Amino acid sequence: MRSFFPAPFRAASIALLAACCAWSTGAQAQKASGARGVKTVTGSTPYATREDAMRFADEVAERRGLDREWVRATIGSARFLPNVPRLMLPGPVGSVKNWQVYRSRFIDATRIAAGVRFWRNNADTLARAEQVYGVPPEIIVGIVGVETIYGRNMGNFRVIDALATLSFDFPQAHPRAAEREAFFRGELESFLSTESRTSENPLVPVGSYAGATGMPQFMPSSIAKYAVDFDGDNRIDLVDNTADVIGSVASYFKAFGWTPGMPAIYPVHFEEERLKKPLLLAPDILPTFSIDSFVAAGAVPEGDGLRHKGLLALVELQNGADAPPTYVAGTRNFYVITRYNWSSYYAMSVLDLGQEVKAAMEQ
Ligand SMILES: [Ca+2]
Repeated sequence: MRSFFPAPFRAASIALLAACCAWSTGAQAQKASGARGVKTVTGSTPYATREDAMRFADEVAERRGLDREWVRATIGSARFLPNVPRLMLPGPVGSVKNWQVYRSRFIDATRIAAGVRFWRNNADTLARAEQVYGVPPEIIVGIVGVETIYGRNMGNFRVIDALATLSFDFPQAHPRAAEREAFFRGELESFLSTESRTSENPLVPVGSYAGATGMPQFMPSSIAKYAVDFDGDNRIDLVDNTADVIGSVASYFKAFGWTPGMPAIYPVHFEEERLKKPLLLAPDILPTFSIDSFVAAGAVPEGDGLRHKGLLALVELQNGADAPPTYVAGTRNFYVITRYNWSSYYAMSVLDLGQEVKAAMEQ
């Protein structure tokens, strides 16, 4: 959630990393030594003696009104994950993305069948979420499917280990290291604040190597801001409770400006003689063009797109070095999907999976 990173950052692709990451398992075994107990774990736990980490612990305790020794003990118990920092580094410059390859990783018969089961098992809750938040079932089904295959693949990294590693050992070679490090420190702070209030053992939660958890892979700050108790049992559970998962995803989309009833994309074709592709691509996925200015620049939406009232973006999806890119006209709702994960390839996968599941439901 609000992750700054393309989808491979998330648990959705954790299987791809498993071969290289023997340190990814066995994290759940830590048990509380008391209601708020923090048990020291074996392995490399450098942060108890790291001056920067303990200073951060003291600052968090002060800002959030938490028990200082509990915060220190929790951060001090975090393990350094030696392979995680390099996963944050950007890919090679000039590498060409491939939408068809990307799509094939997230949309296949197994995931579509799991989506049909998820939709059927939760049809009433999905309908209620649409009533309350205006977000249709196929979007929520698409998100939860792309993120974790409906809870099958939620990640095995201890959240405390992932967030401490990225807070205190973020790779300085990253072009925006300071910004990213600040982001993860904020997530660590949010995580500690939530854990302290819910009285759960902060060493237990597991998730992606960036600290995203549960079926919808929410980051800690997103749990704090957008997660909802959608079944009314007075707790929020994004790991096992599909009602809370569905309500929380819908709540997130509403908060980021989802417009009920607005398509996320329209097919588009070009009128080459007046096509101004650089102009159309300059704002990237930010909807910038009225329908008149879009058409004037040579991009013509199809279907209902010509009657679209809001702004549009020309979305380009590369298909490797040898095939032409795919283009669609993206609306404000397409942009909202990218607020969940900042990638147009991700957003297209969510849309396509949702549509595939919807089509399979109607067969
Ligand atoms: Ca609940």
